Amino acid sequence: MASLEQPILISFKLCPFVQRAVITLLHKKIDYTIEYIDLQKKPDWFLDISPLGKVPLLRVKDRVLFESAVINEYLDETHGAPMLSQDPLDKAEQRAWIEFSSSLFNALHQLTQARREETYLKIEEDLTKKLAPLERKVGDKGYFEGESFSLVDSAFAPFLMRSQIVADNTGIDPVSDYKKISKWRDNMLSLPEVQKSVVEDFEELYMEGIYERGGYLADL
Ligand SMILES: N[C@@H](CCC(=O)N[C@@H](CS)C(=O)NCC(=O)O)C(=O)O
Repeated sequence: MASLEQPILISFKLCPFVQRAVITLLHKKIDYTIEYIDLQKKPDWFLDISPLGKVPLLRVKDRVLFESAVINEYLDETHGAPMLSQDPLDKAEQRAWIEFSSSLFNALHQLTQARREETYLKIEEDLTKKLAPLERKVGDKGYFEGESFSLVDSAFAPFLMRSQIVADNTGIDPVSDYKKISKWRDNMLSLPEVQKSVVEDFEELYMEGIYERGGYLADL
């Protein structure tokens, strides 16, 4: 039975921001309960407690946390070894890259939505350009930096997973130009906390969404 102290994560199966929190919960081996909602039909109780009407939410005791980066920092600060640097400048830089990772979710989503070839090619080019500074920054040991898993890894892993699924199903790999990002992705996707951070039929659900949107990518 779930303990009263156990955090409850309010989730949507395809949400990359929720996935970040799940990865951190699994990495830190924190017991939690997950509750899925349908974002097309947001329940009233959810709207009552979610200031932005978005997932993830983390219910902790009688409090509600929102924003995935904030949830992850709370989980990090309250459980186990720190996953962000203790040095203020290093930590600020890590937070900046976490913010950058959020923009990749949107860029990949746009790529899957573009209908006309011309629009698609422009978005693909922009995404490739956007990844260049990341390639320069990322380490070559399979982690964002150093040899251990940080909150930055946790934040990027949902993008890396989705890019691999797109590559496997369409032959279009948004990170193929970048060796270090590709190595980082291989390592991230081999980790249990990343593999178990989504529902079992995630790949089908994710690709179904792409095919339903009927964009240029879906026809390749
Ligand atoms: N900045 C937020 C973004 C969360 C977000 O955009 N969640 C999406 C699902 S992936 C959502 O709940 N959308 C519902 C809506 O906008 O109505 C975070 O990091 O938690």
